[in-house]
Amino acid sequence: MTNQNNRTNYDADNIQVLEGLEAVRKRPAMYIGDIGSRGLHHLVYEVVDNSIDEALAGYCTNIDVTILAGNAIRVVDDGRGIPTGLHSKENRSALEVVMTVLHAGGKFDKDTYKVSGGLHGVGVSCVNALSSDLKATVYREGKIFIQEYQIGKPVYSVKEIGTSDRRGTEVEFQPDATIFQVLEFNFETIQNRLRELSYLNKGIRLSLLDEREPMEDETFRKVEYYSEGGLKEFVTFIDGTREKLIPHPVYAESDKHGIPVEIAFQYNTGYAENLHSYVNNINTIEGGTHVAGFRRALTRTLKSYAERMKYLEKVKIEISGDDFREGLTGVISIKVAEPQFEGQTKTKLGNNEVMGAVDMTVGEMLDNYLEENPKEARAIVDKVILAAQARAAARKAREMVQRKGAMSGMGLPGKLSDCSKTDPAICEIFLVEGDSAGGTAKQGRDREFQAILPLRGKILNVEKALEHKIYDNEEVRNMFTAMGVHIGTNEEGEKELILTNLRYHKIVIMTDADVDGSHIRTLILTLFFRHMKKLIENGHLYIATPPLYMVKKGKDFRYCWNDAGRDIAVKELAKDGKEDNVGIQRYKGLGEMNAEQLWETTMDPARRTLKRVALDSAAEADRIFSMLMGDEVPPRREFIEANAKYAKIDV
Ligand code: 0RA
Repeated sequence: MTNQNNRTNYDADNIQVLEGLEAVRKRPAMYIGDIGSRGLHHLVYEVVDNSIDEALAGYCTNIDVTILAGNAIRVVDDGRGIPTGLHSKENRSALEVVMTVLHAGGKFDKDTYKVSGGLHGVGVSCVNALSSDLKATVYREGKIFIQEYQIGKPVYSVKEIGTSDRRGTEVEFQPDATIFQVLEFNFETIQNRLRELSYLNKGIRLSLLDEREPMEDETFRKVEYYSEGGLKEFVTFIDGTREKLIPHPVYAESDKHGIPVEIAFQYNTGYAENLHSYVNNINTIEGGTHVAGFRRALTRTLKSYAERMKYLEKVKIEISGDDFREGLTGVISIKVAEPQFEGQTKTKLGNNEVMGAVDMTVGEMLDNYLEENPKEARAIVDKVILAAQARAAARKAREMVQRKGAMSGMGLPGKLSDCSKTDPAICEIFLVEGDSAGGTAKQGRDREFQAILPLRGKILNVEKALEHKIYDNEEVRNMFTAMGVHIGTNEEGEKELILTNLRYHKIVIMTDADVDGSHIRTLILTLFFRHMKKLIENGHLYIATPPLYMVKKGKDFRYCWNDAGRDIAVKELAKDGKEDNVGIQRYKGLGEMNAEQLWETTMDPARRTLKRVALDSAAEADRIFSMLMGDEVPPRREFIEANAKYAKIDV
């Protein structure tokens, strides 16, 4: 559990001092990404990351997170406790320096380098700057020390307030309401991150308690995560509802190159590649050198094994890298002292030295595995050969789509009612369930910048379909051509979604607010997640939120989006107290609204609410989609029942 970066015994003087916190309050988004829900949750991760570091250094095993009443957060760990002694250069307590000086966490000090750290790696002082109130409590050397802060400024000097045999650090903070647009924490969002962290850092116990509101049985909602097996268990968890091709994940762990590498992968009988990668606990959604090292070793090792065993002699078509990863679910996690993040979202690892470390680890491990497990090895090779055959068929189907597109004039589907403007940055496309709602939307829209594509009937379940079937499907083809995206090949010869001709920067899924509607929405989301993930990652995908009710009295009326809103509207409209004069219309489908109503509630940018589809955790989304769209019914029912109360499926 100790890492090579932790050679020095850390003391108060090691903590370097760089710049002030005003900058953070002035430009919060520069430090935490944004000031919406994502940035708000980032605060929690930042504090937890500090405790994870302490755990990775080998001094902490328990981390407890509590969402407190009023949406404050408390994080408690049982590490050594942040040093409280005098920081000689700064002439104040080290605790105060850590909490009030940007980058003072020790991160910029090479000898005491921090392995973990959020995407922005900003440190706990940032959280302090963005909190109206924060309290740090340190249990250390038999004593208890505290200090409180307001908008990052100490209210008093660090003081000793008693004795205790406990050890550790406790940070409690209230995010600043004048900074954040969203102040409510989402249990599942934090839960998913803690679960992920427990798999990525085996042996640490993490818990989450929600003290905001008791559940029906009067207890507080609580989850606890602990993983003994690390990534092996992570892969099994993600792939839980898929049919396995081999009984257990293939697993490797190494540290011989000075870079801790942990890898697990499983093959299932499906077609998707689900490779999740992490660097210092950060999800590298754009991949990078660690992923490249893995792919290279996987292809090389499997190929040479198959050739050695003469399994490929009768196979006519060429096998490509993609074929080795069909039906593969895997997680790669590495830790590197000075990660270089590149790419559009700064989530692509650039460090070259990592490639060889991962390649060697995977190569050696897989060689052994194949020699020791000939039955499994054969099953994998057979699957690769099938994948190569299917890929040839899929490529034909893809080329067909592109040719068909090219032949029909502009290439746009006949069912598309396009907008008149052509600047993608201001244009929107609504994917609307059903021809009749499509008609209403067409009348209700602003035709200058809003396009409508009606989708007929049930969308293909891409989770269960072979790839070429996907391109055979007319609705799917229409979506690709209307949006102006296609699947091409990148420099590395891999499939990639090409967005250069994207015609709309907002793609809005608009379905009925009933069970069928949410099913169709899930099918469309699955298609995007599996085949157009970049559109989600780049923030182009949205969900429309049509109202559930119209409450009406005489000429006076209100639209309502939930039951609570409906009840309030009824009270307001029944000023005389006679609530049964008041009429309630429950909109079961978009078709029940006329064009004007649809415009003013759901489509008008000035009045509508669009939910942007975001990927908090690709691994969790992967698991949920395979479960929701797969064959097994019980886990799906369980999920729907468990989530019914918490209302929404957040992906
Ligand atoms: C610097 C030095 C030492 C511990 C920590 C920081 C530390 C920071 C956090 C933040 C959350 N939990 C934490 N636990 C520990 C170690 C000093 C020593 O005892 O040698």
